Amino acid sequence: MLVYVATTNPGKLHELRELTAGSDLHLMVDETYEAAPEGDTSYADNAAAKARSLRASLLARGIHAAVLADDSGLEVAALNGQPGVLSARYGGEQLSWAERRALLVGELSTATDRSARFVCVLHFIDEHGAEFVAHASVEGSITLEDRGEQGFSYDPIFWYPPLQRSFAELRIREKNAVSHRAIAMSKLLISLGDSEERENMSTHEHWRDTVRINASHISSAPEQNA
Ligand code: ITT
Repeated sequence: MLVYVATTNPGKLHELRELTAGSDLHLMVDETYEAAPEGDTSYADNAAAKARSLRASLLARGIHAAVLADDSGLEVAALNGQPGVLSARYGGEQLSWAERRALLVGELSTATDRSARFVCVLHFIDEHGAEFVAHASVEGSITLEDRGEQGFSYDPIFWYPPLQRSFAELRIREKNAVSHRAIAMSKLLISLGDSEERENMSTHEHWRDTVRINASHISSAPEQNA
C-alpha cells in the first residue's frame, strides 16, 4: 500500500521508512507538502491535523492514497513536561539544534531529577478515509552534554538506561527496537493488520453466505424438479 507521509522532518522519515521496511506500507513523500499549523496542547490533535491536511491536499489533486503523520516530543519532568508538544520550536525557531539542546541542558543545571520521556502519536488514514491512531512513550533522562552522532534533534541528550547509551549513540536498528516511534509503529501495524483481517473475515463471511445461498438453491433444485 502506498502511504504519503505528512512530515518535513528527514530524521523522522528515515526512521519511519526503516520501521515499515518489512511491512505492506511503502512510504512516499509529497514534495508539495507544507507543515500544517500545529497547536500547543495535544500531540494527537497535531498528528490528526497533519494527516488530514495532507489527505485533503492529495484528494484535491485526485490522488486517493493512505497518509501517515507523526507528532512527537520530549517531556522533561523537572520542566513540568516541557518542551512537550512545542519540542520542535523550543527556545525559538532561530536556534540551531545544538543551541536548543544546550539551552535545555542548561535549564537542568541544578535539577536533581533529570528524568524525561519521548512521546509519539502516529495518525494513519487509509485510502478509504478510515483513521487509526497509535500512541507510545519511552522513558530516559537528560545527559549533562551531547553524546553520540546518530539520530536527530534531541537524541544526543536523551539517555536510555536499559542500553546505558544516549539515543544518538545507538545504531538506527537499536533505536528502532526501543523508541517511542518504534513502539507506536508496531501498535499501528497491529491495528492495521487486525482491520485487514476483519475485512478479509467479512469478505470470507460474505463469500460463505453466497456459497450457502447457492448451495441451498442447488439443493432445492431437485425438490423443485421432483
Ligand atoms: P513534522 O511536524 O513536519 O513531522 P517536526 O520536526 O515539526 O516535523 P514535531 O512537530 O512532531 O515534528 O516536533 C517534534 C520534535 O520533537 C521534533 O522536531 C524533534 O525535534 C523532537 N523529536 C521527536 N522524536 C524525536 C526523536 O526520536 N529523536 C529526537 N528528537 C525527537
